[in-house]
Amino acid sequence: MTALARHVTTVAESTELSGSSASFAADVIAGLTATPKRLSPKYFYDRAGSELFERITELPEYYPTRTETGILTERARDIAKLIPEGAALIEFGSGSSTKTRIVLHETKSLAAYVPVDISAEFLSQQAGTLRADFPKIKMLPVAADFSEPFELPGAVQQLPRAGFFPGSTIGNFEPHEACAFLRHAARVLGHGAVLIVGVDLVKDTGVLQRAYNDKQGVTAAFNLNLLKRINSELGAKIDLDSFEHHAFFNRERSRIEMHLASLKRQRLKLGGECIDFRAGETIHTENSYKYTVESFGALARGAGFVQTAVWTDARSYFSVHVLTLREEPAPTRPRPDLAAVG
Ligand code: SAH
Ligand code: AVI
Repeated sequence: MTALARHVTTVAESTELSGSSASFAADVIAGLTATPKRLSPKYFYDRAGSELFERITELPEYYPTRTETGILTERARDIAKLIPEGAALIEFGSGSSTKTRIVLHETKSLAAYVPVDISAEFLSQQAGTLRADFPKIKMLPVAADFSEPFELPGAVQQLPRAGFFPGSTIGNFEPHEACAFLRHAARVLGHGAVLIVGVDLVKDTGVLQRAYNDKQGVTAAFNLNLLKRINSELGAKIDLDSFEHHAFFNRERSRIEMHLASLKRQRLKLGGECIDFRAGETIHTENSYKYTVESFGALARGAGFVQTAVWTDARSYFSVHVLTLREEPAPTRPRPDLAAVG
């Protein structure tokens, strides 16, 4: 998930990410003229993309949502105890906030919930439903790219904060980007804050590959929606039938890769650029890294966090990590015998 957009937008209540179509156009052209061709998975999520993702979560093959929901339901009380009284819960990539509801029901004294998501229209709609269902909690949605600096609403600046990052969305970053994201989240949450992160685990290749190649073709439609979006927002005329969804587990990199493969040699015209495809050439649209409990722990430690608890399901398919920020080591006094001379 390379952060290519350079603009910073914080929108507490509106449904627009200003400047987003200009950066979408620039990122699409940069990605399709690069070798190999690539697009950031953050662009999957327009309204239609968010709705397709919701359908993915219900597929029999897509185990992550069901498994993580099971873990969160079992651990809801433990999670509630980790969140300080009167705190704001900040969620990165909130989607439908379905899993968050488990936490909101259990956390009686929460002052505010801040869902942060790039899918502005879907976010605004979900916030409306949450307001009706949890009238005592301030709902303060922020439409923003969470991989870029963004501002929290003024109402939560003085509150203690806790972070929630479920769904294994962290797996859509390159590991070094995931580490940078965790450091960024630490700054957003503030000193001593807890961050709860859902992480998908390495498992049987067949189980992994079926989860991204469902029989109903919903994941294929989710992937192809990216081209639909390029057509409708950037005025391209891509023939969707000339591309095919490909997803496979790259064992060496421990990641599912999703691609859109061109079924023929073809030329696309976009923003004055001609983009040529060989037959079989692909656009790399997503990585979904699969970790072990230990490898994710090492990544979190590298970002300055301590893994204070890890919960998994009986099959060890998915993990939920409780991370807290490690105290900064006290600055060491220079030893006179090692003082530089001259
Ligand atoms: N947390 C939910 C949804 C996960 S799907 C769950 O666990 O089911 C990933 C979510 O992250 C989507 O809602 C998508 O719109 C959002 N998202 C992806 N990339 C993003 C980015 N760069 N900035 C903000 N939100 C992003
Ligand atoms: C949001 N993210 C964690 C999902 C995943 O599994 O990597 C997105 C997704 N892509 C295909 N199916 C689901």
